[in-house]
Amino acid sequence: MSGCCSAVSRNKETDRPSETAKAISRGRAGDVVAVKGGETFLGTHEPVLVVDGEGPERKVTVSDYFLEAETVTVARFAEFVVATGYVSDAEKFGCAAVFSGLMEDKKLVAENVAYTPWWARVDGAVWNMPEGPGSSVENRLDHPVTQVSWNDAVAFATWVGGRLPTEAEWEHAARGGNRRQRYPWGEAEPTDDEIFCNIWQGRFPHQNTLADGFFGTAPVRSFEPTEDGFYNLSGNVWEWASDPFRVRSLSRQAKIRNEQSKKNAEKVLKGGSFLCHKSYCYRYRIAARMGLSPDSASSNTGFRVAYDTWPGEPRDI
Ligand SMILES: [Cu+2]
Repeated sequence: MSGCCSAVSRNKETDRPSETAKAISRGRAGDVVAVKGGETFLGTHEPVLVVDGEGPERKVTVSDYFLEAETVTVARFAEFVVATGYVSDAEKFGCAAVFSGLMEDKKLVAENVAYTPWWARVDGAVWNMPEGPGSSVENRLDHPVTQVSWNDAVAFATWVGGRLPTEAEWEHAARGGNRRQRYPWGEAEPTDDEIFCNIWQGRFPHQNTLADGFFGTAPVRSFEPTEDGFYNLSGNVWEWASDPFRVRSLSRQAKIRNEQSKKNAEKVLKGGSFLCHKSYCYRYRIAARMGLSPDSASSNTGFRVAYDTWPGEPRDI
């Protein structure tokens, strides 16, 4: 498997207590889109990255659900932390993965992650200092929160009365139903002239031409939303889904990947990130996916919240 635009799973034993956010108060839901369920599918018959388990296409049925229009912002995660005193996994570990291109102070690089030298394990990288001590989210309050693990995402979602979407729900929303399209906007491949999402432009990982205007994350409402009103399902940050990461394939490599995932209790991530590029990590397609252990955090990973029932009046969608 070629390297991915994601840091590797932590794969590290810890004695973290199973702690969830205390229900001191209930957070407010974000703007949601009502999604009609029904018979749909996930995956593709034309997988690009077989070992990732993009195929085969599977028929599934989803119930009606509600999904937030955008990923959870830094500002909302800050409210959560203030209200509940929640301590994130990255804070407990004392480190997280940072894309080294985002770091100003290269001395902070504690250790490069094997095989993916553009990732650095950075001491003190947490949701409000995503690139480590000295970095800040002051000017990124409307950007997606990053450096959040699956556990952190579940804790936040629970606090607002929601949950993480399943992979099928995420794909169903991204396809605008059961359309067999490659991207949330249709079939068009993004180019430097036609930009639909926040991915890498130029040659990865050394040159980013910034044609989309962003080197790292972009505000959650950047770019045109889908017809249904979803922002940035592709690109910007990877989004945690609720499902365990499984690879259904008879290829030897895929079986090895599946066993590794089981061992790490990996969870699915969808959508790709600002680091994806067609030449290198072609994972901003709807069917693309990735698995990471539930305590992994990195500077290109966030989430959005789903609900079974209408979580209240929408604000201004
Ligand atoms: Cu990628």
